[in-house]
Amino acid sequence: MEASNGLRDFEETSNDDIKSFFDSSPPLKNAAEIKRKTEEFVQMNSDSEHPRRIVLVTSGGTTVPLEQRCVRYIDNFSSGHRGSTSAEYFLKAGYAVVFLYREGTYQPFCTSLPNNPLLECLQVTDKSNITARPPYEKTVKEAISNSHAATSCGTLLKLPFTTIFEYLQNLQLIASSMSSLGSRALFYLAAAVSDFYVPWESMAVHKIQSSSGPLDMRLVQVPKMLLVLRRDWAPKAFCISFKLETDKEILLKKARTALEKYNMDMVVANELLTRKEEVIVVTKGGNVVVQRDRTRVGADVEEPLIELIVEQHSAAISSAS
Ligand code: 9Z3
Repeated sequence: MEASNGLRDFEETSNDDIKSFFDSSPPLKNAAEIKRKTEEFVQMNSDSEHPRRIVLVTSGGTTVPLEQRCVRYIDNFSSGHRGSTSAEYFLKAGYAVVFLYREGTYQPFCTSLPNNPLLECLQVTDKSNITARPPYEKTVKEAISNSHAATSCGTLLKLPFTTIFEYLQNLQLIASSMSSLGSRALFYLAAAVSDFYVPWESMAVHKIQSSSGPLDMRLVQVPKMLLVLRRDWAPKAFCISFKLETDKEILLKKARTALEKYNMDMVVANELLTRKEEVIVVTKGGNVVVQRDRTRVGADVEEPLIELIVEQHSAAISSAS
């Protein structure tokens, strides 16, 4: 959700706006548990002689509830494909990954499974055993073993969100748990975050009644959390945000403005229709076009993208030390 002319995008967000957003949000149900899990995860991946770099990958879209006892909500198209595929490449590159994902969207190592994997990929044999059915044997085996390996060896922590309130509270909690990591931390913010929302206190409590006539509702701007993320929560981390547009003409201009305004290390600019083919990485040193290798079947744009990011993150760590 974004203003069509994009002008309000870069309006100032004050500390009061941020405070009032968090103060008025319905509290996260399991905040203490999320904090404990993230701190343990950070600790575990920092203990050894060669501590791992840790990346927070956000993935999928946030919802905007219209009622407190929510029956209806505004949603976002994001499938979570970018985030989950990227998480896989970060794991392969040796990073520990906190995967903050929208409930029900793609998961790392499962992007090539069909929609209903349980029913489509499995079968019950004559002896009542459950096995993978052709042609999914290899895909299922890899999905299960890679995913279990990453979670059981403690390099993948998955945390779900649904609403804009849950997403931003999780982001703050996770960022504060990662604050001790300095330049070893990477933020890769691929989630599609609502620009507008209905503040909790002005939201209808019960289901909005159609008998009341046409719906007249005021959405207000979500405070720009990238500002506080960079300034207060993660000043030394390597921060990458995404810019999505449907109008190619304004994409790069807005990505560069975001880079400067929020002091990001990179902004990954993508256009809705070509997002799986190409992205443009906007940095202070210039723009880099990253494309998937079209000569290789199944090649994705995330592979060269994460390669470039790991390289730049390494350079940033070296110059910080
Ligand atoms: C992206 O631009 C992601 O690349 C996509 C990935 C959401 C397009 P899919 O999940 O798609 O693979 O289907 N994410 C960020 C989008 C966003 O909300 N950006 C905000 C903006 O453009 C800044 S936080 O203003």
